[in-house]
Amino acid sequence: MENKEGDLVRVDNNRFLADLHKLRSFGASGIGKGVVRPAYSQADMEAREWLAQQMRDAGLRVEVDPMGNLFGLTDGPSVLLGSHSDSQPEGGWLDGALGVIAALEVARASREAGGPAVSVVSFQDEEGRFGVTTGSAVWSGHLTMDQADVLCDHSGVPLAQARQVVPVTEAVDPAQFTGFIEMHIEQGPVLDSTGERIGVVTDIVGIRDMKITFEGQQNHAGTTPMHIRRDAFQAVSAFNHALNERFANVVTPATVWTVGHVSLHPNASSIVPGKAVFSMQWRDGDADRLGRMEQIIRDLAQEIADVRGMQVSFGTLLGLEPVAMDARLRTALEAGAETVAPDRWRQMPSGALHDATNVSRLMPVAMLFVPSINGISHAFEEDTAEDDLVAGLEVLAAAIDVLGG
Ligand code: HGY
Ligand code: MN
Ligand code: MN
Repeated sequence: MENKEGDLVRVDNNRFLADLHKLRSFGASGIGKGVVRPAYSQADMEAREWLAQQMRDAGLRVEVDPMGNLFGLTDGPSVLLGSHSDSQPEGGWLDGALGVIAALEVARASREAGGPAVSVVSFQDEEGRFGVTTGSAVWSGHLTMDQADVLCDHSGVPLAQARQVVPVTEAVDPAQFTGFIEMHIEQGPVLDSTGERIGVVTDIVGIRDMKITFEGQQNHAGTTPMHIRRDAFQAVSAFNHALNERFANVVTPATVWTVGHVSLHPNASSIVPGKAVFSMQWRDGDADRLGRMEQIIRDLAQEIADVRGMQVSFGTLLGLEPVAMDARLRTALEAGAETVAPDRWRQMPSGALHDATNVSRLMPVAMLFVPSINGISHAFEEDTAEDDLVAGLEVLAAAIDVLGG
């Protein structure tokens, strides 16, 4: 439906950039424009309080659900725009924040122009302090609140405890939304290396994530002969080395896997570690491949434990399936991209996970990307040229004009 009710949505680029910098001030840290704003931290909760006030000032009704997902709502049916405002333990200023502030600006500008009805969301714990895109996973029904509540962060704090700080108002009914569009930085090298300015996402890859624990025997690092040790770190090291070989006939160049967190007990120089807990995460666009990789991981970890006289155990397998973006919303973004950046945009898959995956269970979803300088993200160095940030905002606004309310 064309927007025939009002003027075109004219976004205010300066207001948008000022808000983006203001959001960064909550948890600003590290070199460059780094941010430390993990889910439910003081910086995260203060940022959400500030965001809620911006939503109210824009004439939106604020609701916060029990997970802490923050919504700025219009009355009646609307398009939902947004992303997340929590960060990785060491993150950049744009991952998630860009999509939330762009949503705020488009919603505000559309109200000023008498344009389409736009609501805004900042999902909670997208970065997976507790799970994988936890806030939208619960809102979409992919996880129940009870299932999510027992998930623990790497320090052993359960979600049920961490979310006590949420100023809950009430649950938000997804039926009021006609679709969801998430703007995001690419977080990879494609657009930066081609010199293109916009990516319109075709699909988002799937992910699997679980903790694995090896338990051996804690002992003295000076007196315990190598051949009788049951060293949990040696097991992790052997597992990681062998895994790359076992995967060789299964993976493609687009498949990725990561051991990103290792916790040794008791983590001391003169003690053979008796226990190692580590994160194992793997991603691919093909759900069958993800399943075959899981079997290899489980079999290999068991073999390593058996050979060394150790125990292995597997935590809850978390995951999201690969999803395709909605054709109608994509077409609107492509029309916007062609207007704002003629011949300098492309269709592309997303190798990062996004809240849009969960939201696709509820309504049509689409995403657009802007370039990441040097392809860096989940690091303090993450950045994007200002004119690319603005180009993305303009594409989003143009798509809303095309789609109507
Ligand atoms: O890890 C991801 O892909 C997302 O940034 N949480
Ligand atoms: Mn993100
Ligand atoms: Mn991220």
